[in-house]
Amino acid sequence: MDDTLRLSLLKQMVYARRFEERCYEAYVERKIGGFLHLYPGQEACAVGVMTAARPGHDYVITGYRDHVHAIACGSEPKEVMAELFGKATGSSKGFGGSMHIFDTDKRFMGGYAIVGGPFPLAAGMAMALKHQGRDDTIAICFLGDAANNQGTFHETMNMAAVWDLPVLFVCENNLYGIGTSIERSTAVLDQYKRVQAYDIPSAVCDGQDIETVIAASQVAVDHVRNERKPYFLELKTYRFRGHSMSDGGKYRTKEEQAEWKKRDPIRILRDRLTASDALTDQSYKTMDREVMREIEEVVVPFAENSPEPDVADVAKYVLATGDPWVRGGSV
Ligand SMILES: Cc1ncc(C[n+]2csc(CCOP(=O)(O)OP(=O)(O)O)c2C)c(N)n1
Ligand SMILES: [Mg+2]
Repeated sequence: MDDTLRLSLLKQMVYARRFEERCYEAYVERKIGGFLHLYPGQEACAVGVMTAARPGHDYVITGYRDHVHAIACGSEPKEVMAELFGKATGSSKGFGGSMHIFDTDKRFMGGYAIVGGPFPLAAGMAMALKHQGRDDTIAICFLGDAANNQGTFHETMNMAAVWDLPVLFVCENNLYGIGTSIERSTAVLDQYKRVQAYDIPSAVCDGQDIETVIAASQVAVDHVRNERKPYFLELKTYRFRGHSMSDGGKYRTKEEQAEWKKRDPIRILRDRLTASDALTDQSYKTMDREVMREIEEVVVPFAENSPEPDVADVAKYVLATGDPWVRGGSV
């Protein structure tokens, strides 16, 4: 990988980190309401996979920890921030909030609050691609480790294998589902092994080193795109903050957190660039300052100064099909 690409990846991860940190502040200032799940520590996962995939072309779906995935698909950060602020200019017109970022133009098919819910939806997207003969396009489903204990995981893996669906499942294994460690909840700790039961090829890699993530993702993406079959990629990672803003953080030891902080994806890439003389402390600071300036001068003011959604539109984007009582007729 050349240093120009490495520098660009570093900047994308710094942007993701600063964006999320600013969300934290805005939540404390009560500018953002509802639930808020932040991504620091896991940046190499979304940025790395989407570097190997085709952002804006491949269909992507994920859970509630979704801001950085949307941005990695090409969503405008200011529209993501406006959504978090509940404003009409937000990516879901202010009606979705943090867990429901959605951007069809960029083929980002949403954040979802229901753990495991996106598995069958991703399979459905892949099924549509198959039926439409769109053989250059794939579906990508990012979810956490705990989601794999939902029934939807097993049902979806089975059907994805039976029907040869072009879908890549990316498991961001951060070792916890809220405050429950994977050891307490899950019989098989290596998530990539679980899909062997369905004859789905899989791999695991270090989710903190973005170059490793990109290499593993390229194999995964190429397999799904060319073979038109599912693939499962496990990324071993860690979230540096609590599960959500209401997390007391009592379930992880300081030692464990300190160990993982040494494996900060930004630090790993930054050190590599410094070692190859492509970055100095000064040029890193300049990059960081540029990122912060854009967030403070463009992203946050856009969200702050945008109008609230019109209450009259509250049901405008709700799709209610098939319910005869709602629609006053039969289906
Ligand atoms: C069906 C369902 N059950 C329970 C919850 C509550 N819940 C929200 S997040 C979460 C943990 C999910 O952990 P994981 O899949 O590992 O993702 P992470 O938060 O670690 O990114 C749970 C149990 C939910 N939202 N939906
Ligand atoms: Mg998890």
